[in-house]
Amino acid sequence: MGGVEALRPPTLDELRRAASWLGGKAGEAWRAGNAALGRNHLRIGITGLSGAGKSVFTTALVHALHHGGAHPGAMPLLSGALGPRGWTATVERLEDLPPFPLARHVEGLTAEPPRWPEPTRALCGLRLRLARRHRPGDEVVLDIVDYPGEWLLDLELLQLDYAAWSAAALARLGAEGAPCREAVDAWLARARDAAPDARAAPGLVEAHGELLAACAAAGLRHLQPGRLVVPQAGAAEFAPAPLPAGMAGGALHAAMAARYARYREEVVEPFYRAHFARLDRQVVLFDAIGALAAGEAVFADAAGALEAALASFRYRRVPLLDRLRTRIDRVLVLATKADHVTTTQYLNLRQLVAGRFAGTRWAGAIDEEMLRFDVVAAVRATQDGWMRRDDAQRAAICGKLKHPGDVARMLVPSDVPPEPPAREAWPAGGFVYAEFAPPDLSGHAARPFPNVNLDKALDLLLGDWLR
Ligand SMILES: Nc1nc2c(ncn2[C@@H]2O[C@H](COP(=O)(O)OP(=O)(O)OP(=O)(O)O)[C@@H](O)[C@H]2O)c(=O)[nH]1
Ligand SMILES: [Mg+2]
Repeated sequence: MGGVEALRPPTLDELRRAASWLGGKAGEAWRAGNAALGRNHLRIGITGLSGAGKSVFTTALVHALHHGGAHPGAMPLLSGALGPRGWTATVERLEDLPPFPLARHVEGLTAEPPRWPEPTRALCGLRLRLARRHRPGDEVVLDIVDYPGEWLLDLELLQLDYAAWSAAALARLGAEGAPCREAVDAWLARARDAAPDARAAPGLVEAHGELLAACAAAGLRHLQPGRLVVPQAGAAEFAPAPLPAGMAGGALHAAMAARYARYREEVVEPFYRAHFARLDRQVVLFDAIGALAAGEAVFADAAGALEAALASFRYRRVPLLDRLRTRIDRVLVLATKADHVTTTQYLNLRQLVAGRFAGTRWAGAIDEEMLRFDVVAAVRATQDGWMRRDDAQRAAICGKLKHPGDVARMLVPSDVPPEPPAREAWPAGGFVYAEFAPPDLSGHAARPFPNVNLDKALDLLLGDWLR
């Protein structure tokens, strides 16, 4: 593989590092060089499992780039890049994708009362054209693609044969403490009764889709096939369902294995070729707080899903995936909704997510330069405060609850553990976090939303291009 590696084109990060000897003018020269090569163009993927915060993050990020120039205080780390000598942004349509509904989301968030975006289930995107003020021709084009993390998880299927995938998928669904175990047993019993008739496959797959929906509603996230969880037109027709090893050799098992092969070839691979393989950078959003609140089994499952998603970026070490080689040179993993905890907990939250990944068998396979972790609240819905509790002053947060709507509360959320607690250390009452309604953003139609670390996230993602 070494020879092939040597021939691959340099990544954007490598080009940037190579240009650093140009000194103070490096950024400009680097961009000019890239533009001459037609490389002033970056495609950025924003993904995360359902509810991770993709729509809110994408909206807030684009809105901040769009309006940050007039309000440099709102994005302090990037006040130079967005200020009078910095960039202006224009939003355009992306030709090859349905449009990201930016205007609708901004309208909802800035309405009175404000609304979070409605759940989205499809691939969409937009183009941001950044032009340097007073420097005609110095331009960067950002294509931003928002896609379901559930589809990213399907990349795992390309590394496993049907039997190995079935065993892993069924082990997760039936893991100790996992919700829906009875439903899983019922589904397996139905599959065993149906054997050996291959004609039972479509009905079983449909029932498996219903089972996955119940598991998703109970909080599980590492669910496959991803297109049964977040549908893609035409994919359910040959999606597979996992079967136990004991059924191998029968006609039903063979029919499912054939569906599995077709699903990989006709759904998973084309998606990666058409979208994933064209990404230069990737943001992975992870609702670690929501997963902690849902309990030990759900947290373990969600963290496993994140690990599987990140494993798709270590493409250089996976010969099987080599034909799907991507050019992603930077992956930014963000724990979202940081405003659900007090500022005192941000360090722990970052460590929880970064540490969970550092402990995996993939960790050594990803270049440190490539992978970055942080915490973010794209829209800050709470304020910091103090509360007296158990005869002590405790850091607290204040905001309007999401359920029941419109009730303002001051509360002390659970401390965030710096690493996943061992089973016996998991708190008896669990981790308790509230969800919040958006704050009043009626004055923010043309100014960045209040946030936590959005400027830092943008800097980690694009600082080399923007400075
Ligand atoms: N307080 C707070 N809540 C947030 C933030 N971002 C997301 N949320 C909450 O998370 C929910 C889901 O956010 P979305 O941005 O819709 O998540 P998504 O990943 O696009 O979800 P799907 O479209 O369903 O896949 C929102 O309705 C909010 O309740 C944030 O920055 N702060
Ligand atoms: Mg969405």
